[in-house]
Amino acid sequence: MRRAARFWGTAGPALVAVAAIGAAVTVLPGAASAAPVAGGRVAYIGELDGNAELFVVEAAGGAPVRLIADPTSVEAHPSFSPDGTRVVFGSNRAGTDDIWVINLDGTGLTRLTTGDLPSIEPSFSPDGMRIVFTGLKAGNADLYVMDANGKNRKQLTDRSETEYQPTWSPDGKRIAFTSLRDGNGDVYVMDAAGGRATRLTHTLAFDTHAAFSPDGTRIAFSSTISGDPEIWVMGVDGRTPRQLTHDPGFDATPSFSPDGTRIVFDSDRDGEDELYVMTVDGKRTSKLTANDYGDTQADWGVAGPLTPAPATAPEAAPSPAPAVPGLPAIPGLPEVPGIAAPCAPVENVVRELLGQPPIVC
Ligand SMILES: [Ca+2]
Ligand SMILES: [Ca+2]
Ligand SMILES: [Ca+2]
Ligand SMILES: [Ca+2]
Repeated sequence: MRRAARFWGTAGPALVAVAAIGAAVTVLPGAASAAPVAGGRVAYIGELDGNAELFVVEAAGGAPVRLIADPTSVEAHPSFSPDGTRVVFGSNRAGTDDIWVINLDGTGLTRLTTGDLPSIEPSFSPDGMRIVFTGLKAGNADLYVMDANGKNRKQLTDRSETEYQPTWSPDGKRIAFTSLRDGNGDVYVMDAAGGRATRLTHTLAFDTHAAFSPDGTRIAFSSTISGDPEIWVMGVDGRTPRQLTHDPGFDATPSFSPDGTRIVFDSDRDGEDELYVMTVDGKRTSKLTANDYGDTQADWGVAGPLTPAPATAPEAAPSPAPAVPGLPAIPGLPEVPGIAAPCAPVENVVRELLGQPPIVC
């Protein structure tokens, strides 16, 4: 069914109206809370109707757009392409855990993996040429990389422990990830080609959800260092960790804004999982989503054109035009994998470590 859809609500200079597109995208009422001020768009997973779906919303606030509306499938872990025109994500809509990609205008839905290796948590490389992701071979999570078209898959880690939540550094040279190899969740970084990894966190707590700042100098992460899950930030060498959130809620899945001034994350501090945006010093926080269903796994990308260039054109180098005047354009795109997909084995590993009951599929 063709339906007219107005994208991105009614606020901000990045507004684009798209009429009569082919995909069944759905626009929902926006958050009623004060809008955060920052450019770009946020992709996330919303559990409208009790079912995980892929949404995108202007970071400045407005009406969320549902890019995937499939009650039979679980969508998870969205990650923007560097030019902001596409979102790669995990979905079991074909019956197996696979990596999919879709254009922001709702067209071009494409399956990138073929089901031979359950694949979750994709993240675009900063040049848009590759995708790093978590593969589950016989239930053991390791990191893999493939070309952006799904070809040339290569395994980056091969350990019996859980390696997951990979994300690229803005210069494309390193990959940060979470591993349980030292007995509890910690953030590690390794060369993008694989090889020896350096441990960045050294706590008995669960340290997870690494996300590089756009300038590559800091890593935001979630940690239970202080008790319950909070958002922290540290240098890329693991030094000077600093707690940004102080709330009894479950605060997780940070992602920097493209201009590096803010961090989006999810929290159940108000009872329901919602997305929040805070300044990078943690001093000011506002709500990005406000509804009666769970919103998690945010990734903050630049506001690119809704319709990508033809496939024959090379992926454009990141050259974001900030949606808010005065915010400097920055190279690269911070990308962060979200909380593991519901029903994925990794999610229950995480929940066990956090003392939470497992999700039963
Ligand atoms: Ca779904
Ligand atoms: Ca492993
Ligand atoms: Ca730890
Ligand atoms: Ca908390």
